[in-house]
Amino acid sequence: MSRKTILLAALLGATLLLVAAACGGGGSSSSSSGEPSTEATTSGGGENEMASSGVLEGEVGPGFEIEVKQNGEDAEQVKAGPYTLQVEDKSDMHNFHLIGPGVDNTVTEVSFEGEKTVTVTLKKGTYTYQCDPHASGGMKGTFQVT
Ligand SMILES: [Cu+2]
Repeated sequence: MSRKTILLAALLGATLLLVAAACGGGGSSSSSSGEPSTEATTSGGGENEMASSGVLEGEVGPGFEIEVKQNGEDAEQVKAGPYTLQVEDKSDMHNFHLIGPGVDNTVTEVSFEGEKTVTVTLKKGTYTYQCDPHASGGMKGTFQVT
């Protein structure tokens, strides 16, 4: 009888230790997840909103590459009007910044990685897309809006 008590006490002690270890172990894992999800997407999200006349796809990273495509091809000339710009940011070293007539939109921040969709209204002129930290090193491009 006294043996059983000792055994139980030992088991209880082991369990407490395990619980304590489990609680103490994972305490420092939540430091990097503090990024609030800033909503830059379009409002409401109807499939058939009349505002957007076209889609442009931006891509930056994972290397020192940045590009804008329309219908799967390098966008060099696009027609003026409202566009849905879908940016895929594949690196936390780069950002995607679109600059041109009426537009100065930092679509993704440098630390951001993932996809963001914004609506832009393009007017006639030249638009530049760039990664701000590396634009001077050539990480940029342009397209014409006609
Ligand atoms: Cu960059």
